[in-house]
Amino acid sequence: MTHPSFEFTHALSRVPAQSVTDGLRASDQGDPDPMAFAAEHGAYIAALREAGCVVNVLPSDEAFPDSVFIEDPALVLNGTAIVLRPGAETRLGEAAALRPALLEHMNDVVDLKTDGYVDGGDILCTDDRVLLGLSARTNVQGAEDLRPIVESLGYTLEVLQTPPEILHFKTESSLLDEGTVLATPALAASGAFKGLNVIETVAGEEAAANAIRVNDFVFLSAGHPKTAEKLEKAGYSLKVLNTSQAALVDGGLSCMSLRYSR
Ligand code: CIR
Repeated sequence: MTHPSFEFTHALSRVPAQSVTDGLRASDQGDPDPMAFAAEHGAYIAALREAGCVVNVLPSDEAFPDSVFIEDPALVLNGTAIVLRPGAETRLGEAAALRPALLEHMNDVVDLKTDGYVDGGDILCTDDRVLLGLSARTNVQGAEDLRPIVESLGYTLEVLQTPPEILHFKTESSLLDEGTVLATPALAASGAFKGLNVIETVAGEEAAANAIRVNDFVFLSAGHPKTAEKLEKAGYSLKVLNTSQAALVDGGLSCMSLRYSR
C-alpha cells in the first residue's frame, strides 16, 4: 500500500553548514552567505511545518559542504529510506553520514550496495512510478541497483535521460499532483512524462520547475511571477519562498528536505 505521492506527515532536513561556501556549482556567481542561507533555510522549515509536516532538523555537517541538500543521499518510498550513492566525489560520504538519522526516523533503511551512483535529485516519484534521470551524477549501474529495491516497495522504475546541460532531473521538474508535473519546456520535450499532464514553466522562469508539492501547497521559488500566476489559475495554492542562497550552489526547494509519511 503506497502513500499518495504528495501527502506527507514528516520531513527531515539538515541545517546548512558554514562550509556551504565550498559547495559545488556549475558556474560561479559568488559564494552563498552562511547567515543568509540559515535564514532562507529557516523560512523553508517554517513553511514545511505550516503545510502540516513534523520537521526534524539535523545539525549541520561541516565535513560536507553540500550536506544541506539532504535529498541527494537518500530516497524515501513508503516510509523506507534507501541510502543512495551520490555521484560527486565530495558528496559520496554524505550517505554514510546520514544513515544513523535515517535509522532513527524512518520505518526501515536499505542500502544501494554496489558501485553505481544515484543522486536523489534525479528521482521524481508518483504514487506508483519512480522516474529516474541518468545524469552526470546518476549512472546506469546505479539505476539497475535501485530497480529491485524500488520494485520490492511496489513501484515501477522508469529510466530516462536527463539532458546534459541539466544538473539533476528534478532541477527542471516536479510533481504537482498525482497526474501532473511542472517542467521546463526543454525537459517536457524530452518525452519523459508519458501518461502525465505537464504544466510548463514560462520562458525565462526555468528555475521555477524545481518546486515541491507538500499536502495542500505547492512551494515555488520566488522571482517567477508568470509561472506562479499560471499555477494559481490552475488551482494550486502556492507558498513562494526565497531560494537565492541555495541557487548560488545549484540547490533549490526539493533538495533541502526528505518528505515522507509514517
Ligand atoms: C551539488 O552540486 O551537488 C550541490 N551543490 C547542489 C545539489 C542540489 N541538489 C538537487 O538539486 N537535488
